Amino acid sequence: EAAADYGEEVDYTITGIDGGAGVVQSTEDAIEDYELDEWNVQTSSDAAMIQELDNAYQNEEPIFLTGWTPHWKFQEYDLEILDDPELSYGEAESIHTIAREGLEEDDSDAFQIIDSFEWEESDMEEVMLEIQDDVDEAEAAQNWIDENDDMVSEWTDGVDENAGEGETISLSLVAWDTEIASTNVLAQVLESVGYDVEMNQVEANYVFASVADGDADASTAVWLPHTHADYHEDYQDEYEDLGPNLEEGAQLGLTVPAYMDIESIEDLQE
Ligand code: PBE
Repeated sequence: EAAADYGEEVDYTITGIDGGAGVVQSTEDAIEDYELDEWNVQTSSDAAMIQELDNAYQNEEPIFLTGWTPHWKFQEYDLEILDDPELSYGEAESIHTIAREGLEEDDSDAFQIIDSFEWEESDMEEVMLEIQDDVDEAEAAQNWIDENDDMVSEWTDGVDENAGEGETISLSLVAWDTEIASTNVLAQVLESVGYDVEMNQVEANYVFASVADGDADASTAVWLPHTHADYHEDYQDEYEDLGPNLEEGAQLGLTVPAYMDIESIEDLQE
């Protein structure tokens, strides 16, 4: 089957997530960059996209996804990220933590933990997979913490076990599986030293706006340099960029099941 036939089979539709996601914006850019005039992105949510993937996969039908790594879908399904010679999806990304201005002065212990939080792709995948296997989010985070004592005790080094004294720390996130995993781990660590943690699931724009306004204390959900470049440019003067919590392994791309006979976004040009 010719790659170009896939267009008709999927109604020239790419199955996307929420409209605020960088990967949806990048997909719209790809449609322009590769002149795929007939194509469009259908927005929904991470969970809904996965449901559509599962349906297509069971029947070996073609499907195009707004994909990214790390994500457990690459463990559960045999998927490929298509080549992107125009770099519509950018290159390698890092995931950064941001904190509101003044957090360091107001609460140096919470700040230390939030600033120190950093892990690797395989760690994030482990937590995501467990959540996907129906383990409660907080429990999956705690299981990872229990197995990674050494790493976690570096983040809390010198912090008293009751440091939080019941103070509330609020973390903003979008309901993307990657960010559900990282936010829950950070929340469990903060709670282990006496903080109350509020996790607020919001729209992408508000992750940035809430930390910029000081409505939230921090977020672990900032993908740079490409994915969230626009949001970051708008708000970066109003929050602190604490650098990567995941340095390597993050990448966006147009994603398909490996049973499809296609390698590059260019193959969609008719
Ligand atoms: N994601 C997950 C987000 C960043 C984290 C890749 C879906 C996005 O595209 O904005």
